[in-house]
Amino acid sequence: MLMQDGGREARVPNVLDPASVDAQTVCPGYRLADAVTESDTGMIVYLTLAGEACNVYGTDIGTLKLVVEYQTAHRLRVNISPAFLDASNTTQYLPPEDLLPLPAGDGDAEMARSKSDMEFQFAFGSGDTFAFKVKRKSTGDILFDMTGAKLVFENQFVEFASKMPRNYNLYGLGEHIHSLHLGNDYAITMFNGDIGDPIDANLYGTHPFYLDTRYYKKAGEREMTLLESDEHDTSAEYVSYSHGVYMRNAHAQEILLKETNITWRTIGGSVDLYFFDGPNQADVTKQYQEVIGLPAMHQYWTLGYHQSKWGYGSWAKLQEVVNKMKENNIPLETIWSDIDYMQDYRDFTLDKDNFDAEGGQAFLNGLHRGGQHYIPIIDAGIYHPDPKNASDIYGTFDRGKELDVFIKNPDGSDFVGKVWPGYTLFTDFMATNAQEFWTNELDLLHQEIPYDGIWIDMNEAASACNNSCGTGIVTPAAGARHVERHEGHEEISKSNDRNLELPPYVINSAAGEITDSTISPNATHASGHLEYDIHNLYGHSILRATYNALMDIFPGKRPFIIGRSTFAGSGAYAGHWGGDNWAEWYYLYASIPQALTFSLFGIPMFGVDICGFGYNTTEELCARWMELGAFMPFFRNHNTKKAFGQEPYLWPSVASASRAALHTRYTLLPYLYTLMHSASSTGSIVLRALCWEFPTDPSLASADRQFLLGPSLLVTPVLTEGAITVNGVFPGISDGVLWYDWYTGARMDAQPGENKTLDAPLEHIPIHVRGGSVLPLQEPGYTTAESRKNPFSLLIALDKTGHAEGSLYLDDGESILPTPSLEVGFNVGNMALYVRAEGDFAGDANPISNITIYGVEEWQGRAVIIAGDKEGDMVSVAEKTSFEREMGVLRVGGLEGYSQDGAWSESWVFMWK
Ligand code: MIG
Repeated sequence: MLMQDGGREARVPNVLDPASVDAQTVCPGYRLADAVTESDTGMIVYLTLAGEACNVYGTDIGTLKLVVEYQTAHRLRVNISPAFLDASNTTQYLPPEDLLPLPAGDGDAEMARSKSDMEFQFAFGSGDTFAFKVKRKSTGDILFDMTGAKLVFENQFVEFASKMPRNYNLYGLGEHIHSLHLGNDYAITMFNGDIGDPIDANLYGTHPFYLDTRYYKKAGEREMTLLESDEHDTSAEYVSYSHGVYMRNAHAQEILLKETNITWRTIGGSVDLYFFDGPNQADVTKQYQEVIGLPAMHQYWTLGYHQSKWGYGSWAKLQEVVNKMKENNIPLETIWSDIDYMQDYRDFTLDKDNFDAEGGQAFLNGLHRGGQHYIPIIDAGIYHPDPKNASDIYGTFDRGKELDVFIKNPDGSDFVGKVWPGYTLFTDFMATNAQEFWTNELDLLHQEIPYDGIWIDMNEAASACNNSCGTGIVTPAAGARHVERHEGHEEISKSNDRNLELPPYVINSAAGEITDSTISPNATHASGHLEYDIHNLYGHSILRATYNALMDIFPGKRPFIIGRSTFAGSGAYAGHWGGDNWAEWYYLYASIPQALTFSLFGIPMFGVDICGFGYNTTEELCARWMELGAFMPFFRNHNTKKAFGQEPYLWPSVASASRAALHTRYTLLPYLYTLMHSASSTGSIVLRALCWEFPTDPSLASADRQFLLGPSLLVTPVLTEGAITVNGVFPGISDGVLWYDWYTGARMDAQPGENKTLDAPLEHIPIHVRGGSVLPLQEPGYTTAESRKNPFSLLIALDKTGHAEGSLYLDDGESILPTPSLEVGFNVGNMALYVRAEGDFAGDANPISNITIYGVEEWQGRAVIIAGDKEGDMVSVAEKTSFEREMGVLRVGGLEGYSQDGAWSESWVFMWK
């Protein structure tokens, strides 16, 4: 069966073609070629083909080098690459180290511990051909086992597989729209493309990483058995162990999840696996981020509400939206410009009629005076002027040519694609002068319109034609060969005998072949890399360059970038939005697994287009979406030009739902900022799946209609049309965890595993606070800057023993770290709260206005603050309190007077009796 695509016959993807050859049946596998060379930290051995080459989807590599490295106490690396690498083939097998730094171990000294002490044990399989296993010492479980599957290593196809237990629990492997739990009948394709959020298909980014969680049923003191079914009972006791696997390979790739096996296939590069031993999700994620890098710390204001729309066609329109948000008292932090602001869609230009620089400066001055912000879009494609039109002048193009920064065809001519402005070139971020070029262009734009952050779009990179379609039209044809090439696929370009345009193994890309809708695989980078080998890194490279540019343009300030195409590690430079979703209820749900998956990928600054990008939204959907979006770190409403506006003030119910949700979000800003800081400094995550926070409950393994914001807040959004109630579970109840309604303080009365029905009228999103938490809060203002001038407050939710704890991180909200900061610890026990502040940040000297305690059993009418360490400062604040016996809520107000120098200027104690 052949599919038609643009007049050309597209091939059937291998995973959809029952007739495709299974490499496992025809390939010989490998065997050890010599004796293993062991060292303290690992081993090296050469592998050789175990039989006649199969050349099934490329040319078999005869000799491979296997390197096993115990890199840290918790990380094992298994690298298999061709034994003979030289200048002619290194770029094809190894990813560019400059873009994807090679993770180093923590040094031989540290590794003096013996390999046999490691939680991971590497072993060879026992079959006829080479295979390896990774065993977890503490459970005796084999976590990765190639036995029975052959290694296939060709120049255009690599395949390996591991056995898996039944009903395994995998998470990650993106980017895709899919449930959180990956299931065992699913083929995942990773090839960055500009495709409007299809379900279960490749999307904008590539993250070759999975988290594998295994549950065990405890039986007696020491015994436990692996759970291989999804049956579990609430009376049994379980534990779980999680590990992670990262494949450092940037090629187009597919992962086939089958019933008891996972198969990994790439169309090039090497096997470079990193195993992280956990043993829980939080550990795995931290260990993974030691390899890919911690996420960037964003400015405080970026946590405010963002409004965008493709089609805000003038400064006047932007001003109107800003005004209407204000008139309707819906907090607006940042207004965005889509490609409308550019002259003829050319990057770094301004539409002379509707977005003139002077008008822009007036608009931005006013905006900034109000403490608000502005972010414009930048596309990856750089317009190529028409050489036949002498008046078609574009400075960015001229400067880029001068600095020689554009991606080229194999013969040295410019690679010319097509995007919004017409024929376009693409900046080659591997070129020596690319950073200089990019920084300068962003700087020039900033001089004209002082923006506050950058939105990077189309960085897969998207191109609307195949091949270098403008070659010979906008640029002189370098030779007949090229003129021929851009007309079709007849001539196949070859490199090292590779078929770059039609690799023999056909991935199942939603965009078609790998030549479709993007830069051609044979396009050549200054570093010698072919696009074929680093396509999935293009988005990452532009995000990094943009980050570096903003570091220069805003000296000392944290760059804010939201990017569409990402790779493992992009979180160090940018946040991400989920791309072109649709205004449908399914995508409201999908935003939860999308966001949770990006937690695992080290990109906490994530959100989707609230109310939906494509199609017209509805009042009800938009209200529900504003409510849910308020609990994700990146909170932006955006939609397409063709659809109706969906600003929250357009419908009364959406306006009031938004006001309510925004009120909660802004109240929580100190908590959210603290979480973001912890993510960027320690690799902890912000949005959390229930199964990650409650790892001993296998019934939560697939839960993705609820989530936690940090450790303390459980969000149970309505995800279905017409519903005014929503079902949710309350995890941890069997272990004594208490949950309180965020709004009232009422304690949730639920049984372990019970699916509770909660009231959720249209303007209400159920939020519950976990007992044992102290949440730092602040009275909301219209902007985050105003909020930061308001008094703080604390919400204490007691656990069943009357304890609680929490923390607060504060700094100036904008300077690159390290910068003066304040860390406040909160500890509650025996009806006393101990506040301990440490640090050198003196700003935010706001008082504390009130303390609310959920879960108070009884109260005899006394509440005192002991300021500083002086007992003499004991003051009774009992007059300003109220106690609701039924709810168990104690509210103590009017505390401003006791903290005039700032709530955190000294340590203090608060007691109630
Ligand atoms: O071809 O700039 O995902 O957010 O509004 C579409 C216009 C290009 C895709 C982005 C979307 C943006 C749109 N862009």
